[in-house]
Amino acid sequence: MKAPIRVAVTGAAGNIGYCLLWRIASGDCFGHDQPIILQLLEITPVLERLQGVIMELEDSAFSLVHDIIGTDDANVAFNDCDAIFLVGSRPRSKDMDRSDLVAANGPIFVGQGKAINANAKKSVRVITVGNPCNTNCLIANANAPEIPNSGFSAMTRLDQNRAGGQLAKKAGVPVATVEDVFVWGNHSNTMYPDVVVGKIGGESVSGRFDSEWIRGEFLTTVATRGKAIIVARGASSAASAASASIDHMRDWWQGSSGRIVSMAIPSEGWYGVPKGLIFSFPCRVSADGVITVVEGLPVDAFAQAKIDANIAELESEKAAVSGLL
Ligand code: NAX
Repeated sequence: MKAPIRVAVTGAAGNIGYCLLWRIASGDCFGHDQPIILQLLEITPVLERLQGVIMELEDSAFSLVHDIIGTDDANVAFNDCDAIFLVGSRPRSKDMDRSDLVAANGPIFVGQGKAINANAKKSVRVITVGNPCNTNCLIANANAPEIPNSGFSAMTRLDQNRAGGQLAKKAGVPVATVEDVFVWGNHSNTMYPDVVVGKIGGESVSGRFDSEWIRGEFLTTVATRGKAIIVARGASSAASAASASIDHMRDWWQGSSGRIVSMAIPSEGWYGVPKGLIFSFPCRVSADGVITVVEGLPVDAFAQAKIDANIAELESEKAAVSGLL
């Protein structure tokens, strides 16, 4: 049997945490032969609720779970960690705009970045889900100088999955037949779902649907899907966000099997994106977890304008948190 790995989840008693922990514990993320130790972080006032979640995890009797630690101390939660899901943060309420969210959540990721730096394995893989996730990831990355940049990422997989879902629905086929559709940029409604190399059942997406629909209704539906969920459900996406974060970390851990997947990672200057910005690119992941940006894809004027808008938005979020970097 493999040695257990240590997996931390922050905001573990929240809505996403409640869906995510069961998928991790069942083996959906790290493999059905990989034992795990769960290290769960919450803020002090929520520790009792976290205890309830831990009791339910115990009652689920997962054979892969070797231990569960619940704590309000990030140093304990990130101790010797192999993988970290940074989910905990303050969700956006109706009266908050994006800059309020950046200001409210930025400081959390300074402390957590430092705690990752001091306690996690140097090989740790971090996914940032808590919003604004690209900029929160930037802050955590900047505050963890001893962890390689390649260990940090933010989640745009939910946007990719939303795009795949819309294409499948329009074509009347199962979503599994949609491949290589990916997202550029920021996890915000500025993000750009690109179908340039996307296929449905092996046929190119752009050959199947006209560009008016792809650039119009499709783009708008994907970009505003988070808001539509809040309106319909009265709460923000939770199960779909947890599922997307499993997809992201599973592909990072086990490889993307040649498929193109969206991951927001520290730019090395690919496609003209300034170095260091946490930007979603088309990526492939090898079976041993090395992320490679797929370079040389065609970028037309429409796509370039969208990429530029994402760079501008992320540069402005970065400027707003410059004191935390
Ligand atoms: P909840 O409010 O249900 O849960 C958040 C949990 O985080 C709470 O239990 C809270 O006590 C905890 N928390 C707050 N500050 C913390 C800290 N400093 N350390 C540890 N825990 C802390 O929100 P939930 O619906 O679970 O959403 C979590 C985050 O995911 C939010 O920021 C949300 O905006 C973001 N999302 C990101 C998505 C993405 O695609 N990247 C999509 C879904 C979601 O909107």
